Amino acid sequence: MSVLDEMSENLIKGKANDVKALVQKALDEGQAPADILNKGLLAGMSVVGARFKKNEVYVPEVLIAARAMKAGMEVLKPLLASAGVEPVGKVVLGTVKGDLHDIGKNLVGMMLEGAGFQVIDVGIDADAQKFVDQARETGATLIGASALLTTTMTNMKEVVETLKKSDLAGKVKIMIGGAPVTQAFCEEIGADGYAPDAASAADKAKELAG
Ligand code: B1M
Repeated sequence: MSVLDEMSENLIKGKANDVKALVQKALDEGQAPADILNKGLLAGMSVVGARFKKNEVYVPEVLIAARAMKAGMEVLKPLLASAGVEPVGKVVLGTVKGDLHDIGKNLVGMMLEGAGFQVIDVGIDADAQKFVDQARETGATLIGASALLTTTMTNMKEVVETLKKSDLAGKVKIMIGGAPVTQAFCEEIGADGYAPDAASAADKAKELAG
């Protein structure tokens, strides 16, 4: 088995220390940082995403795999930057105003990072202007808004409207999600995309950012 396949396998199993050591081993062997990212780490994370979507693995397994991904990225990140490897895209991600739930949002963030995105996390209870200001400041092309309460999902509309009134209108897209959110609600408020779970969020982000 190649070192990159071994890396993917260990990432899927959530073995953070092994993944970190294998990233170093691959670098010592002379593998390109971009190959280590795409054929080792991201390849493993996409398997985890696909299994999560099919309910073959659950939240804890995804969190453990994401932790292993993070451990590998600690070694790789400085080298990717110096090799000029750009992220797939930048996403401003947060939980909307009035809402303190962040477990699902964090999971979405991990899957987005696992798919190669740079995530700018604006946290919980984030007002609409904060999403838009962060997108402008960082050059992100996608905003991801999460809500878990029927009383706060309406604040997603404010994010859409604030963006549409701003200089970023037409340049930045909005993806929404969270337990009470539906495709119909997405269409009703004029958001660009909806994803029902974290793995689908990574797929939808690629579609929207592409
Ligand atoms: Co709260 N809570 N909570 N809560 N809480 C719910 C959501 C609730 C359904 C419980 C219930 O009554 N059965 C209910 C909402 C009812 C409703 O509005 N329909 C509820 C309530 C009422 C409340 C309070 C009002 C309770 C009170 O104080 N009276 C209060 C509100 C506080 C506030 O936000 N202002 C409150 C507080 C809390 C805690 C702080 C105690 C805690 C949150 C801790 C934290 O997040 N750090 C909490 C929790 C843990 C829950 C439950 C039990 C679990 C939520 C969770 O983390 N699920 C929840 C009941 C339940 O769901 N069983 C409940 C796991 C997570 C992985 O799933 O977040 O759905 P989820 O994320 C999924 C998808 O939705 C999707 O991907 C994720 C992974 O696949 N997704 C996206 C999420 N965001 C996305 C964004 C995307 C795309 C996909 O694109 C950007």
